[in-house]
Amino acid sequence: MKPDILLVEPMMPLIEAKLDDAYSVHRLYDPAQKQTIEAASGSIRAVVTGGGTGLANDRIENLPALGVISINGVGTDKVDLPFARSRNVHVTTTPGVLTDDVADIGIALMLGVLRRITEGDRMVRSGGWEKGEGFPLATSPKGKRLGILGLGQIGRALARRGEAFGMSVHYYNRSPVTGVNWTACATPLDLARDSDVLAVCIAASNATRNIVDQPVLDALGKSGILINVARGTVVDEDALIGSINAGVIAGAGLDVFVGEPRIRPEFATLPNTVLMPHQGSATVETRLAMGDLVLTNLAAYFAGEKPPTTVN
Ligand code: 8YV
Repeated sequence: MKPDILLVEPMMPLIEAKLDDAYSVHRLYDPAQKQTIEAASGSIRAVVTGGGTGLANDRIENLPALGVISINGVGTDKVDLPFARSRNVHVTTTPGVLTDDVADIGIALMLGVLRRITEGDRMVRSGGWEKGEGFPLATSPKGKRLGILGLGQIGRALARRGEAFGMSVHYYNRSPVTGVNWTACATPLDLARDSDVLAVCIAASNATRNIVDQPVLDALGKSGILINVARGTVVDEDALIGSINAGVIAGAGLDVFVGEPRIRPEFATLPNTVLMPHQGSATVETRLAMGDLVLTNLAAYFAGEKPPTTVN
């Protein structure tokens, strides 16, 4: 008999087909399956979920046979790792395979803001160009300072891309970093002072909640822009919205938000801001690679082996 697993959110059809081949998949996102899921909860041995979605502790408690939570992503902020460990539940992620695409989104957001891409798009579509409406000069990344907040794999990939655009790279990392020749800053505040573009790549946790706060935004200054490809919770959104509206910073490019997808309505009217619906890893190529890594972790677990990218 195929083992029962719970799929919290949809994956690519090809990946779901592979899951269906190997497992009896209960789909939490399908309202029609609510009752069958309740009936199967005693035998569900694995959960597959998204990084931004995770799995609540009460759900973990209601799955007595659970042995592995396989996150289709790298963020572990929505899974209580100590709680999972206390119940002998493995938590796995998909490191490495999404690094380049997330860094690309960071660059796309940066250029989108600096070069006013969405404003230009709106002006062309609305006929403003034909009517001779003026378009303001943009800002070049060349020669500017790129500050990387969180120099993990994604931060490094973004730093390398920044260098290719002629930017100098500064970074802040919570633990010391060796083997890079970018300029280290002692605090997030120092980094913001030394940045024209501050790119947030730091993992979300209690320790990094609101790490980008009002003093950091004040230090970034009126020509600075903020890029966030990490999690909404690492930025104080009240401070960010207030700072953009008041011209404390020049603008922002954001892929992630607190409470997404129900984000604060103020974002919709923010000037000089490019918003994306959490698409950092969302390419066909990367989602296939992530899905395959989820499958590899599950296969290892069900073969009685340690899943290769377990984090706890
Ligand atoms: C995904 C993510 O969008 O890696 C993460 O932690 O948030 C993203 O890559 C998400 O996991 C897919 O559901």
